[in-house]
Amino acid sequence: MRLFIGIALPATVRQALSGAAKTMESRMPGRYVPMENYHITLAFLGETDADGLARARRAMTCAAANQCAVPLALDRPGYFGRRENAILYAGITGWDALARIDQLLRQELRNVGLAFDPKPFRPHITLARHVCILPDILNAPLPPVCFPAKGLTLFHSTRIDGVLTYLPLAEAVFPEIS
Ligand code: 2AM
Repeated sequence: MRLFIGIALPATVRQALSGAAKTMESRMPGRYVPMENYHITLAFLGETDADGLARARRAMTCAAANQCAVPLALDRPGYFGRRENAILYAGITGWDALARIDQLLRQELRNVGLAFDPKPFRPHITLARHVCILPDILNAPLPPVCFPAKGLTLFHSTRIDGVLTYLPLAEAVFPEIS
């Protein structure tokens, strides 16, 4: 099964983003991500068997231990790739602590012998693919929504009735230590 570890987003954040994405879609058509699938990816594991799933859960639990919730906020839209055929994303502010957790997570994944996509962590929420970016969109801030990353979620990327779905399989909550 295809797995990745990331941050699940509260419904309020997904709704605010979906509203902003609809406005952008009217000017920049493309393959927009349904709001149920919005998330922040930390580590993409790819095809993994049942043993790998158990190891991923162990790594997640170790990385989440001794962490506090990370306060995040939506920033501006941005894009990856070529402007004419881009991945449109929502930027995030306040992610320094999340980057440190991602480093820990990747180390724990190495410790349990699990491979993952080695691309550096670039915190973002993918909104759409195959978009031709209009430059003025990049200057328009997203809704000023703040939210805490409260833990790590292991997602199963699968198709249900043909629909791409990211099913949460397990969660490792950051204990609120002071
Ligand atoms: P994203 O986080 O930029 O949207 C499931 O495929 C999720 O894992 C997608 O949301 C995707 O990108 C993220 N991901 C990260 N690295 C990936 C890779 N090498 N292949 C596929 N998806 C990847």
